[in-house]
Amino acid sequence: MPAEHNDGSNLSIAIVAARFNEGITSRLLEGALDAVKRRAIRAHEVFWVPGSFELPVAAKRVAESGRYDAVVCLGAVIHHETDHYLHIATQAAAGIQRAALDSGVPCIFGVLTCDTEEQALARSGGARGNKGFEAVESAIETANLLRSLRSD
Ligand code: INI
Repeated sequence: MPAEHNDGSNLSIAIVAARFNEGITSRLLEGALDAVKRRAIRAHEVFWVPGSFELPVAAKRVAESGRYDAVVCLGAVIHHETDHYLHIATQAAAGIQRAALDSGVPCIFGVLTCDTEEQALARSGGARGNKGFEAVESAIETANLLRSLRSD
């Protein structure tokens, strides 16, 4: 019988978190770990990278290890004076999607892309919820779907 879409009890997930803007990404990680606990994820492991730009290459390697049903990528890209942030956000999004499509393992985009730190705080355990928690829920639902569609 297929698992309930939010049941993590038969899943193993990796979380790859970016250290840049760690004040925010540690809150995303807290949210993610809360979801791991509440959804009874069977096993999880946390990996760190320097910034969101490095999330795709780490996600791809972790996904291709064959050890995880999904990879949750956490980062916070915040607009500063130049358009530097835009390159990082765009490449992180495209690279994480590519890691998922190349590996066949769901790689979830738990990266905040905000104009201000206030917006990021609101979305990492503030008034707008926690993107880290939501990212783990997306990982569970997608991993369970892919498992139910497996032909072997
Ligand atoms: N990395 C982030 O995760 N968020 C940012 O807002 C950010 N900005 O704005 O510079 C950022 N930069 C670092 C980047 O991800 C790489 O670690 C760095 O460029 C080395 O490749």
